Order: sequence, then structure tokens, then C-alpha cells
Amino acid sequence: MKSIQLSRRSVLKAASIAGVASVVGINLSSAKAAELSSTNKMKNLMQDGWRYGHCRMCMRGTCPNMIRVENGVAVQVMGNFNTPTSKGALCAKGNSIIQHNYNPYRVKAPMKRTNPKKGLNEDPGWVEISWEEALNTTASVLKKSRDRDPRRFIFQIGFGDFDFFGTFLFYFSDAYGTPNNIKSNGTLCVLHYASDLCQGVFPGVKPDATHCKYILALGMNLGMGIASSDGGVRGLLDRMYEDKDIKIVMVDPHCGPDASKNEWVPIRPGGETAFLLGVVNSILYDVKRYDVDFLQWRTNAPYLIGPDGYYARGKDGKPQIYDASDGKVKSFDDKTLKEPSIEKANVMVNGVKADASFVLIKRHYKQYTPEWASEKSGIPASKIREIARDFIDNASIGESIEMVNGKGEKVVLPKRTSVCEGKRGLKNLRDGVSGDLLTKTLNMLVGSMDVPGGMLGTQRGPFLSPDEDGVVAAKGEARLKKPSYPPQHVNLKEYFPHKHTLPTLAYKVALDPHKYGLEYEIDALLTVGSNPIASTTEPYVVAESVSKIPFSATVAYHYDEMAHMADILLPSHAMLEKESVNSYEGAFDVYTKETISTRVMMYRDPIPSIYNTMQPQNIIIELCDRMGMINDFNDAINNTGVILGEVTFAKLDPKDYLKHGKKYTISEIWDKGAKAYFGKGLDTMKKDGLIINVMAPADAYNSSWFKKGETRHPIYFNKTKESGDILREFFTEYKDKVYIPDFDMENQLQYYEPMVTWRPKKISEAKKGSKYDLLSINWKLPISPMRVAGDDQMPYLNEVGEKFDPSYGKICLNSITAKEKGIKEGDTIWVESENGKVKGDVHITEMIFPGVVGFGGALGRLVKTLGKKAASFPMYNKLTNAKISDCDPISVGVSNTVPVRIYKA
Ligand SMILES: Nc1nc2c(c(=O)[nH]1)N[C@H]1C(S)=C(S)[C@@H](COP(=O)(O)OP(=O)(O)OC[C@H]3O[C@@H](n4cnc5c(=O)[nH]c(N)nc54)[C@H](O)[C@@H]3O)O[C@H]1N2
Ligand SMILES: Nc1nc2c(c(=O)[nH]1)N[C@H]1C(S)=C(S)[C@@H](COP(=O)(O)OP(=O)(O)OC[C@H]3O[C@@H](n4cnc5c(=O)[nH]c(N)nc54)[C@H](O)[C@@H]3O)O[C@H]1N2
Ligand SMILES: [Mo]
Repeated sequence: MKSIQLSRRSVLKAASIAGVASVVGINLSSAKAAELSSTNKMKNLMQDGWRYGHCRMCMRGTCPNMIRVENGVAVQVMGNFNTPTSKGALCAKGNSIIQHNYNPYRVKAPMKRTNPKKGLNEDPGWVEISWEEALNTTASVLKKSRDRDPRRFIFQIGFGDFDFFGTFLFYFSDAYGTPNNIKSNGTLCVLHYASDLCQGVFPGVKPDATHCKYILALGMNLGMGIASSDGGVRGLLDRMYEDKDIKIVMVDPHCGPDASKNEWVPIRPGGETAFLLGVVNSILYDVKRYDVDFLQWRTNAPYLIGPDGYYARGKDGKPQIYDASDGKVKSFDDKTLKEPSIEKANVMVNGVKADASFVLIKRHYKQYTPEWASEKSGIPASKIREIARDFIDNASIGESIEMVNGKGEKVVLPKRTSVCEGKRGLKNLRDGVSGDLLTKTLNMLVGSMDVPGGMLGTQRGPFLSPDEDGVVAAKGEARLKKPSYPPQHVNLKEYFPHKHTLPTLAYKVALDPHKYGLEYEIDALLTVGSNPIASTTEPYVVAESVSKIPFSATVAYHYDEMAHMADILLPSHAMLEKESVNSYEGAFDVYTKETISTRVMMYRDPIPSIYNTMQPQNIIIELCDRMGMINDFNDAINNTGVILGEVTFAKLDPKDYLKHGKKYTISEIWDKGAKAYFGKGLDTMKKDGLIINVMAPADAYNSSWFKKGETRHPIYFNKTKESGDILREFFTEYKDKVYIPDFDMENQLQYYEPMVTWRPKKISEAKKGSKYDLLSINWKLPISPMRVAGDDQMPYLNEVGEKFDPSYGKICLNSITAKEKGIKEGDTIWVESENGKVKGDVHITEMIFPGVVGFGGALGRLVKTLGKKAASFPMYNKLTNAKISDCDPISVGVSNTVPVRIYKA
């Protein structure tokens, strides 16, 4: 039970290798920060009551800021102007951070519930208690549960407190010994499988906007729609308005900020995979140009495939390639290989007839013409052809660029400048992984992976590594974890080896675990900054399940839905009161000139807390101590390493391991981690605020770390097929035992295929005249990306939202649809799906596809304890569901777009 396999951790492990290497060999210029912090301007500010910090008003948290404190009160905030990435900018969220501190709806002291009845409409009857009582009560229940069976406890975290999430992920559940570490952030955020499969990275890939010339984006923000100030958006705007040599095409049912400043190609929701198939088809059959060299040497396109759909292997067990230079079939790593053929068909390998995988790919995608794709997506065939041609014409196939690496050598790297990417709008659909894999196919057709101008992984440096077949080894969610019975984990992850997270399923199982084959029941829950009631789907089912768990405690900032259902509240410091370290590993939107090679380690010097609250990490450490598991906790850190940011983590040298019998504070732990990682501890960070680390340009590209032919990207997704075949065998063997509602094995497993096939789905079939005749969508807004930091409560943000964004908290309809339904601007309507209904006010706009009902912002609350305003917004997540038959079968992401009908309220 001790060594739970969690995908993120293995990626973290690999990341640490990259991290260490990037510190060696690379121009480490932390002296720069020291120099900057000693300038007169900064010195004067420090004397004036300013102190270093970094923002966390969204989950990025990578904009260093500064806070001025007067008589213990935070009175002013600004960005840290010494930061090379954010350059001292802050967004609206960042500017509202002081309100986060003085939010009147905070939990101000430890609380105990006196009303035993739990429910969203029950008054918990909070009574203030001491920290001693709160910690001892929680520790004693958790200890009892642990002694009985550690699996009976759920530890649940999310992005609400990303300071915590980004530095604490697994320790407590590892130390406790429960497999039930649940993250609420995932079912509506399934971004990861295809990037891991094709590029071996987590959380994903981003365009290199320093060099790229053409971005084809589906169902995503490139930055402006979410607006962090950490550098991506600025870099992109520079490319758009100064260099003027980048073309950005946004394929989306809704025209957000990025689309409005570039080309918006409106699409009917559900037609994304068809559109991408049409583009692939047009490249292969109209344009007929692609990066042959890349396909030959950096993908598995030449690998010969046998009649069973798998690599045809030679006598040595290795995949085989036909060498067109001498007409021989050779193992993929044969040193004499000169001209790998991607076109060879009907060649004999070890007694079977085989074709190069690219031959199969061309054959398979032949059926999906732009005319066919047009009918499914609502995008004209001529537009699909134009996009295919532009994608190739702008790709710079055959070009290269000279750069310097960390050893000071000049190296020549391929440069490819067309990229395709999708995010939640593409991936959170029934066929989301299929669509995502097609975006990778497009990038592989032009060779724009891990090269200047291409799609780059979050982890950079010598990160890619080949598996035994010479193809990128997946490190996270695309790595197959063998299915098994009986399930151990309350989210049934044993059946879904490539899932992201399954919080809603977990709470359904927790309601009746034995029905699902679990050998235990759930009797305790501890949550930090996570809210599966509001942020996932089927809120009332989750709430009912949470209410039935005999004991739950919440590390609470404010009285949100999870706090409302808890027995004990362990009040958390607000953002500014929390000490924190974080590391900037690259923007979440695009890489730009300033950000591509730069890592910034940042520190937050906490201001004195105003209420009887604690630093969340220290609450957990206190609990460990009181439960007698401090040694297990220390071991968990020694085993995992110290997490210093989303993907940066430091493995301690055994001589620096946390010692048994000693209770460390989180600051002491970070200090050790920072020293191990940067050779400098919290002292330096306190003094300088930042540690800046600049990589040599070439080293930022993974392709520069391995040679041609040494690590190939899979354009033929044999591993996806393999997972499906292994699952089929498993589910067939256990067919009388495994219980999953709404699960049809063949229907599910057909999606596990080596090449993408179009399949109709609920939303692509929704028709005029049927009960649910419209389609609903939802998007993030710059001022409300999620519920992180109580964004929906901040008066300043609500004011900015309502003043500047007409879609803020509104239900958007195209004028054609509004007219058809007899609805006017400002009318209050019900939006109803088969899962639930939501009421809200209408905004009529041309910036949405006709027939689509669009919800602006991740808003809406089911409790009134966060103020009237937060509770007044429509909550989109009531409309969706976590039925396996509606989710993506591989990532198990919820289909975030559903058929709906509307009527006046
Ligand atoms: N409708 C809709 N739903 C979405 C999304 C969307 O765009 N629209 N986005 C999805 C995505 S991409 C993700 S990653 C998930 C994220 O989902 P979660 O990981 O659950 O994160 P949040 O809902 O942002 O925040 C969780 C809870 O923490 C509370 N909180 C805020 N600040 C603090 C704090 O300082 N400390 C503590 N302890 N709690 C705090 C919030 O009020 C909220 O109730 O949401 C998903 N859900
Ligand atoms: N600054 C900042 N940046 C962040 C975050 C943050 O908190 N702050 N959060 C991060 C997180 S956790 C995530 S997951 C990412 C998410 O980043 P994105 O995926 O970019 O975010 P969304 O706005 O949820 O969805 C993107 C687009 O999908 C479209 N869409 C919705 N439904 C459909 C559909 O059915 N079809 C198509 N084609 N499009 C559709 C919407 O109109 C919207 O324009 O953002 C990350 N970036
Ligand atoms: Mo997310």
C-alpha cells in the first residue's frame, strides 16, 4: 500500500533529473537577482515597508509581486519589476490580492459542527474551538481509521490552494498509507494523455511563440482568455503587433479575446475531430507535402506493421524498418540504416506481410475529405483546405537554426514553425483524446515537436527518453498501469489506466463501495483547496456522498461547499499570510523570448496573520505528529523529494534526509529543498526575492539532447491500441465481477486505436426538433479562470468582470438563436439538459456559433455563505455528467459540452 503509483510523481522524478542537469552545464545567473535586489530602488522600497511575494490569485502563481505593509496591514501591491518573465506586471486578479486577505467571509478560527445533519441547505451550527481541540479531534479520528484500515481515508486536494497543491501533493496520503489521494481538479481538465504519449511530458506542451509563424488552436485560450501576466501574453502580443509575422487561427464555437484579435473560425461543437481529420486528409491528398525527413528519423512512420496492427518484429524482437537504400529490412536501431522508407507496403518480416505505418495512416485518413468534415463541423470545405495549405506553407520544412548550448558550442537545430494545439474545449469531449492525438499528428507531419518554433514540453532539458522500441517513453498518464481486480482505490482507477482524475466517480463509489467490489468503506475525509461539489460535475450526487462520510475535516480559507459539509474546520492563512516558494517553469500559454530559457524561483515573505489561522502545510505536519506518524511523513519526503513548484522538485541527498523523531516546519523543508536544487536556501530567497536561472538557448529544446533516430515520436499510436487490448482481456476475464455503471466494453474500447476514427456522439447528433436542440459550452474568463482564491467573491474582480466583459456570468446566445426562441437581451432563462437545469440572464452576441448556449466563467455556488454575489451566478456544472458512456473512454474526462434546451424563466 505504501508505494502508490501516481503518474504525476513519476513525472516529477523525471523532471528532477532534467532540473539537476539544467543547473549543471547552464549559465546559472542567480547573481543577477542579487545584483538587482541591491539596487537603490529596491533597497529604498524594502526600507519603506515593502516585502517580496508572489501571486496565487490563479493557479499559475508565477508572477512575483511585492506588498507594502503599514502597521501590520497590507496596503499596496505591485509586481516585482526585477522579474525577467512578468516584468513587474500584474493582472486584475493579482491586483485584488489584498481583498483576498481582508475577505469578511473567511474562516477566522477553528470551528466544530454542532448540527449532525449535513447538507447544502443545513446550517452546520459552527462553534469556535481551540486549535488544540481541532487538531486533536481530527488526529484522533484519522488515527483510528488508519489503525483499522488506512484505505478508509480520503485525502483530497485541488487548485483552490495551489500554494499547497504545488508543494505537497502526495506526502500525507503516502505517509498515511491510503491509496485514496483524490484530486478535484481533473475531470474537467483532461489535457495530458496525448502530450505524454507523443512527447513524454506532463502537464503538456506549449507553442514556441518565439519562432513559430502559424498557430492552429482548437477549444483553447492562447493566454489572453485567461490572462496571466507571467510573460506569455506579452510575448504573443509582441509577435502579433510588432513582428507581425505570426498567424493565429482559433477554431472555437465562441470568439474569446484571442480569437477576436486573430482569425476566428467558428465551429459547431462536436465537429472538432472531424475538422482535424479533414485537415490531415487535405495535407495528405491535396497539399501532398510534409516533413519526410522528420517522419523517417523522428517518428515511427517507417516502422513496419503486421496484420495484427502491431509492430512486425524481427528475429531479435525489435521493430523493423525497410531501408530503401539497399532494399533490406533492418531493426530500427541498425547502424547501417540509411533511408528508412515511410511508403513501403507488402514487405515480408519474419514470416508476416507488413506495411510501413505511414502507409496505413495514409490509407486510413483517405476517407475523411474536407467535404465530409465540413458537414460535421459546420466549417466550409474551402476553409479546411486553406488551413491545411497554410499549415504546410508556414511550417518552414527543411529549415534550421543555429543556437548555442550550455557547453558554449554552436549547434544546428531544425526549425519548424506551424503548430496545432487544443485544450479543454477540444479534449473535454467524448472523443477528446482522439482529437488531441490528431493535433499531434499534424505537428508530426511538419516536424514541429521539441524544436525551435514547435510544440515544446513543460519539462525541458535531456528529458525525452526512448523505450525499448526507440519510441518516446511515456512518463505519466499515457504509461500503462495494468488493470486489476478487486479495485483498491475508491475512484476505480484500476480500470482506467489513463485517467486524469475521477473525483465524481470516487464519491459515487463511496456511497456504496461493496457494490463496486471494494473491500472497505470510507470513514474519513480531509480536504485542502478542492471542491468536487462545485468544480467537477453532478454536484448534488457528490454533496450527498460527502454528507454521508462519517467524519470530514477541511483546511478552509472560506465557507465553501466542502467546508459546509465538514465536521471540523482547520482555518487557513490567506494568500499573503502564507510563506511560499514557487518556481516558474514556463508560462502555461506559450513560450516567448523572455520566458523560453528562464526559470525563476520565487519566495513569499508572509505578512502577520490577522485571525487565528495557520499555514496549511503546517496543519498537516501537526496532524502527522499527533497521529504518531511523523516518521512516515519524513520518510515520504525523503522518498519523493521536496516539491518546489508544479514540476520542480528536489531530491535530498541522503545526508540531508529529514530525521526520524523530529517535527520540521514546512520552511525548514523548503530550505533543504532549495539548497539541494539551487545550492541556495530560503535565506537567499528572503534577501533577493528571486533566484533567476537562465538556460542556454539550445538546451531549452529537447530535440537538441538526442540525435536523429534515437527517440521517435509515435505517429502510429500502437500503445493506445495495446492498452485497449490489455483492457479487453481484463474486462473479459472479470466480466462477472467488475461493476461499472453505463459501461459497454466494446463501445468504450473501440477508441483505443492506433489511428483516429470518426464516431458520432451525443453532441454531434443533437438535431433541431429534438428535445434538447441546442448545445451548451463554457469557458474560462481572464478574471474567473476557476474558483482559486475565491475569485468569484472579490468585489474588485466582480466589478471588473461586469464592467468590461459582457459575457461575465451571463448565458450567451447568437442573435439568430435568440430570435428563433423569442428571447431578448437581459431575459432570464432556464437552460436544461438531461442532467439538470440552470437559470441565468441572457447576453445576445454574434461572437458565438448559432445553436450554442455559452456560459462565461467558472462561476456559481451552491452555498450562500460566500456572499450573495458569488451565489447569484449560474453554475454550469449542473448541466454535465460523469457517466462513463458520455466521458472520453481514455482520459475519462467529462464531456463539457452537452445537448440542452432553453426556455424563459
Ligand atoms: N464550470 C467550470 N468548471 C470547471 C472549470 C471551468 O472552466 N468551468 N475548470 C476546471 C479545471 S480546468 C480545473 S483545474 C478545476 C479546478 O477545480 P478545483 O481543484 O476543485 O479548484 P477550485 O474549484 O478552483 O477551488 C477549490 C475550492 O477551494 C476554495 N479556495 C479558494 N481559495 C482558497 C484558499 O486559499 N485555501 C483553500 N483551502 N481553499 C480555497 C475555492 O473557493 C473552491 O471552493 O475546475 C474545473 N471545473
Ligand atoms: N492565468 C491562468 N492561466 C490558467 C489557469 C489559471 O488559473 N490562471 N488555469 C489553467 C488550467 S488548470 C487549465 S486546465 C487551462 C485551461 O485552458 P483552456 O482550455 O484554454 O480554457 P477554457 O477557457 O476552459 O476553454 C477554452 C475554450 O474552449 C472553448 N470550448 C468550450 N466548449 C467547446 C467545444 O465543445 N468545442 C470547442 N471546439 N471549443 C469549446 C471555449 O469557448 C474556450 O474558448 O488554463 C490554465 N491556465
Ligand atoms: Mo485545469
